[in-house]
Amino acid sequence: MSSLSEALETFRAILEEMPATLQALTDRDAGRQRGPGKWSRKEILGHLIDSASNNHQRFVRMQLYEGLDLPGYSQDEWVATQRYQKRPWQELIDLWLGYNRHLWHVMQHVPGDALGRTATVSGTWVTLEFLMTDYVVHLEHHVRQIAGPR
Ligand code: NI
Repeated sequence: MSSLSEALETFRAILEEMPATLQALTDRDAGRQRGPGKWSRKEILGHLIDSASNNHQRFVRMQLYEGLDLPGYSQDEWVATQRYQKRPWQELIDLWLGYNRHLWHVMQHVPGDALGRTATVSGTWVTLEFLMTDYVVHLEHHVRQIAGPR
């Protein structure tokens, strides 16, 4: 995936296809442990909600200000702290889908001259265009895990 336009096309396809994939899993399937030290599908979707919420902040803040110093998030601690494993699968689907439909909308409306805005995230300089493209690369990686063999 090399460009933002390709990333947006991938994002659109994920939003179209994922609801059926997610709905096909029962609550029990989604909560099943996938191996030692691995997240269940509920926890993977929870991690994607954390990715959406953290990146939402970045996508909006970077349009408003140049040169911000933005925090990262420690993914395992976020997943464990929020007890995603205890939430009903359907509620996680609804939250993930609603959040990502909004992020899709936000990404569609970023003006071209804001794409080069820079900030540090966990101390590393990045552009808004890189972060939005990388968001979809990361999303696609985990979507494959969720859709993969049970
Ligand atoms: Ni991840």
